[in-house]
Amino acid sequence: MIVKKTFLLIISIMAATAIHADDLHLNELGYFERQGVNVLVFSNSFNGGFNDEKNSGIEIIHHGVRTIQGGAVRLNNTPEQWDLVPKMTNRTIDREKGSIEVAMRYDDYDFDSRVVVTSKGEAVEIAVWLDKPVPDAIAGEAGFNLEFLPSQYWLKTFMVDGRLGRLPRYATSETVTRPNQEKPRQFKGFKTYDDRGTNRFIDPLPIESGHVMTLATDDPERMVRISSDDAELKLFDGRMLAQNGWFVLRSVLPKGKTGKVLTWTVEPHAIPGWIRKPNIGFSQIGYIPDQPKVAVIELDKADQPLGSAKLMRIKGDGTTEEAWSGNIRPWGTYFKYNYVKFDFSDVKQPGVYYIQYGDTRTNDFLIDEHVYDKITDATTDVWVPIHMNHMYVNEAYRTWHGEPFKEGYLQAPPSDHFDLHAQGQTTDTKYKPYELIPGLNIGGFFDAGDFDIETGSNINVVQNFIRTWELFKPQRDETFVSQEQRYVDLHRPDGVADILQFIEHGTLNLVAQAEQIGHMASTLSNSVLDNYHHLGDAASITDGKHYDPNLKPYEVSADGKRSGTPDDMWAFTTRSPQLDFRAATMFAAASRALEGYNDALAQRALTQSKRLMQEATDLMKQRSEQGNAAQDDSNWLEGSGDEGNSNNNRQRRDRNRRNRQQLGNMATNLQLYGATHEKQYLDNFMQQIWIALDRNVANNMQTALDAIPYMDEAYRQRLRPYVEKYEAYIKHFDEQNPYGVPIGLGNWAGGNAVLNFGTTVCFAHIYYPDIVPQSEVYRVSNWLYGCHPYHNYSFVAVVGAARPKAVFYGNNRADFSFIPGNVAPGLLFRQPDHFENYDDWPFLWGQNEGTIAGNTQYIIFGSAMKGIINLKR
Ligand SMILES: [Ca+2]
Ligand SMILES: [Ca+2]
Ligand SMILES: [Ca+2]
Repeated sequence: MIVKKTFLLIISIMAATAIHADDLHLNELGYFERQGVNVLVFSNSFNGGFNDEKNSGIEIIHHGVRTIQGGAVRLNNTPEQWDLVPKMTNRTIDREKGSIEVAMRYDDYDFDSRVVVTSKGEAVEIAVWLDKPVPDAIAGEAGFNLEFLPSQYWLKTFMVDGRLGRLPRYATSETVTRPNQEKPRQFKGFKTYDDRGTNRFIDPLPIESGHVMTLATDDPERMVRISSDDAELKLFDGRMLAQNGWFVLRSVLPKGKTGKVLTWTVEPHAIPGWIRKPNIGFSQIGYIPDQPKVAVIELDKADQPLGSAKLMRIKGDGTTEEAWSGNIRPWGTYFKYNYVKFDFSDVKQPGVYYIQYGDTRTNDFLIDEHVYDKITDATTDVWVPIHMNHMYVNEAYRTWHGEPFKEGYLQAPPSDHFDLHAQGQTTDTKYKPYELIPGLNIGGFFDAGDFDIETGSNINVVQNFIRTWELFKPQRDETFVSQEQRYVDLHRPDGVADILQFIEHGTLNLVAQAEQIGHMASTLSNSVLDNYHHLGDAASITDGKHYDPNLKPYEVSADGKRSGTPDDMWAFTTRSPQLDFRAATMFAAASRALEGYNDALAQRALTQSKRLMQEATDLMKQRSEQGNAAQDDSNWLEGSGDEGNSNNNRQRRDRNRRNRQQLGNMATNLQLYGATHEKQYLDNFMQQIWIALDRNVANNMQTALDAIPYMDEAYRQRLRPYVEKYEAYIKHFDEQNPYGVPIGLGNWAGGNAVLNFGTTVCFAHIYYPDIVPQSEVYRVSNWLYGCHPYHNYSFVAVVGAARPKAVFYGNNRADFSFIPGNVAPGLLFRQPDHFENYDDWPFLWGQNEGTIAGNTQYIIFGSAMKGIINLKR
């Protein structure tokens, strides 16, 4: 266990070196540390793609919470997500001097700088060095910035050169406007703002400025003192420009100077003797009486584990009694914390309970037969219908959104894009750039926290609904859906199973793409960045009027139908035969699922399935003969979501593509057999599955299990030894981490991988209960509902949980709210040793965004869990 060794190493180094106990010292993992304070210097660096992710540069983890980040030379007072970020070109750790030096560069301006961070007792000195003066184009704009998390600093007091103030709960400071030509370039030349024809951008003015600033003088956990003799410190509120902005402390770099041009001293206060409170992980929905019940307790490495813990019962009259007392079992160190476990499986009596560990008492939870009964209801009844595009969605007194994109979609011109798409040199359609493609504004689901239709994801979504329908036949009807009225009403039954209406809604858009375009679009998305980051009613993203370039911007035609505002959405239509092939597979399954409910749509889906299947096969053959089959990696590969950094995305896509080229036809063949019952597909599948399983049991078990309903006893028997191997794979996670599930360390947290794992474990148990016992299926539900690092809140905004997360990155994130039924990606890993899931700050997509593909996968997982538990009952 590598992490455990690292921990021992740190201890021995600390013992060997004579450092003052209260001083910040450079530890073995390459950051400055004292109890309660970690100062990270580019352990996480900026990257392209989504640019400023509020996850990079100099970061401070203050009493366990990453409250400060973004320390770097930046070109704006309050950088936004698509403002340029510096590229780190070098990072050197000098252990003798106790310093970390980082070189950074802005290619766009041929501008290099170095930042040197050195420990000075309980503080760090941050110095900026220049070998050449700041280029004229950005002189007066380039400065050193450090950003403070608003939700941890708002309402706190501060002091500047002896003057007092309080940091504002809401952005209400002041701004000026300046000519656009003075604004440093944004990512790829896109613009985050609509200047309403003024040719001027908004620039925030500082809240305060001075030479000595102490933030959060009233909160010892957050107090930080920053001083500079040679530069003026200015405090800005980044929320003036963007709801996801942070408080920014900044000093502009002097013009015409080289050498050490700026020096700050930053001293984060550490509470003497502070030890992080234990995080007691348990399932917030509770437990059924028979299931294993093990709390995982996350402890500060300076904390001394207790010998035992108690389970307390809250009785019907409100009094409490001890239900169980048991020993604490050590697990060991995992990254920065120490873990112990408390097993109270012996408690089976239904009731209301809480865990008492020393002074720490958890909130209460249920032990009851019915705790899993409602785990998918919020997702199917609320989250999914709210994400239905091209519909008006109402819930009781509330409108979630009006009917979006009434003007339809224009043919995208050859172009780059801010959401990782691109339109190639040709449109591959009969439409001219900017021409209206009729009939696309129907059906489909919003991608995630944004409002585009990712075709690959939407194909997955329809497949997930079909799978749910065919496996579990849920008749639940809580949603009124009228395609004729383009109206959805939550909690109003209309006599049709909701899941059929969801299959129909997804199919309507995808069939329209195939019919109108001739093949699948990679995406239907925003044409301008200034409405891509839209927060609010989806119906107001565009003006609902057709764009007419003959009108002036913001001008409306006399009949009110056209406008000169170029806000219409675009269809990105570069042809991908692989995507068409996936769509064809899905259409075949959809036509079967819709038969008897919407026969006309079923027939259209079947027609498109046959046509696309033939054309895609021919096209792939033709392209592979031309030897450029590998060129196409556009958007046909689904992932855990479209977000994340572009390098990770690209690597993931390359990896996925290789996997699919080797094995991918296997799952497709199975789907095709399921949809058509043509034997050739089954034969193909059988030729591939055993080779795939021999190569990698973990990655291919789900597909192997998916085949079981179509297979004979011989197949089941032949699969047995692989399921035994898979059970060993499940068990090996007990050694990997204290939570016993696969934990992802990527730029988008690992929620989807955990869900996929949980789903496979469920099906392995359903088909092979003697090999994979029921006790295994709770690993992922425990994790999702609260047994995980950082905090113990449920990652699912779910019915039945005592303490679900309070904020998610939904399209209502500006309200610090959630859409019920959402599933968060979960624990975001920050190098080198920090897991994080903010529950007071929704704006980091890698932790808090739910995707339509991920949340429909959750419906399958939740349905499988309910099926397993109900079967037993
Ligand atoms: Ca998207
Ligand atoms: Ca219904
Ligand atoms: Ca428009």
